[in-house]
Amino acid sequence: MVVLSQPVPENIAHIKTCKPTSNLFTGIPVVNLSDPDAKNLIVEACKEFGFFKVVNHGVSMEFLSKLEGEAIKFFKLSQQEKDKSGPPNPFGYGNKKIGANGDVGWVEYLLFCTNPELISHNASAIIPGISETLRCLVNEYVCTVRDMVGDVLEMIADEMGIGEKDVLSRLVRDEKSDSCFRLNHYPPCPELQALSGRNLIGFGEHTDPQIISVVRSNTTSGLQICLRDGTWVAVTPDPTSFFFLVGDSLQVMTNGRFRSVKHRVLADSLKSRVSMIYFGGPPLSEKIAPLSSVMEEGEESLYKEFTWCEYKKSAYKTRLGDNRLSYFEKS
Ligand code: GA4
Repeated sequence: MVVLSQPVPENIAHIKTCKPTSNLFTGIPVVNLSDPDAKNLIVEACKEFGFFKVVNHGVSMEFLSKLEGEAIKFFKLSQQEKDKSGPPNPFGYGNKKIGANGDVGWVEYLLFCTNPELISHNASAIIPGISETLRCLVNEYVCTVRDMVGDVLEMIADEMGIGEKDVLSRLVRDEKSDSCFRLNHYPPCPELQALSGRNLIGFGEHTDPQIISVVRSNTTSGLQICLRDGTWVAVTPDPTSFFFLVGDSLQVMTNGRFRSVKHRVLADSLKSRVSMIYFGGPPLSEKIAPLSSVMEEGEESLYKEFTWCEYKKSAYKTRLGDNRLSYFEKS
């Protein structure tokens, strides 16, 4: 008997798919921030994977659930209501379209500008149609996670023997630090079954342009990272933990010692995934170059000189999956 494959449903026809992978990432470095070994573990993880999981961070589950609950409340509004908070240019509500250059995914999201000087004036996270409660929770969350990122960057500087302990952390703690925050909602996609075993892309493969990003999600899986050998592996979700990802800027500042990790999110057919991500970037005028203290004698920079503003401008002209750093690599 000939089995005819079903036609791909129209609502997902324009979204990319990928081959399923059964590889579960069992080697994820788990860092307990109060462990004396933490610094070493973090640096090794940044070199090998550009990725690690932080536990025992002191952020209460109650607070995390509150923010997640407010996010769900927003995503449950009618499409017409949610559209009043968009389009994301670049901040606001977005549905399926990612960035401005034709990328799409099975995702809807809220993208907030969370620069510290805006947060301190309570002006951050102002998106039309967003509840006061959500705005305040986002501000509080970003301040908390930013502090944790600052501590982690100080541990990295210490472990790498960088004299000035705050050389990295000051970039995210600075009043002018250019950071953003996104709430992603990956709705369940029952039509996925029609894809004859292929997976639907929620958020396509990419690296983050900033210094470091922190992901926290509910219990629905979907996040995958790409290992050095090009294999994609699935990360087991853990709503009680934070997942740290090295961004392009930190790869440059360590002259390639750290890897900015390629990652993506797949859609689930039955469960919705809600994630929150803080992206810690430097001030716009900051020069992004290898730190002299990490370079060995005679070592040359792998990259041309650029500021975060130049990198960001260039990045926003690219497609999601492009290798954005390649334009800044020395030939
Ligand atoms: C990837 C990391 C962050 O989510 C983000 C994304 C941004 C966007 O969604 O507007 C970009 C993407 C991200 C990199 C390339 C450009 C810009 C979409 C896109 C195609 C907010 C960021 O800073 O860069």
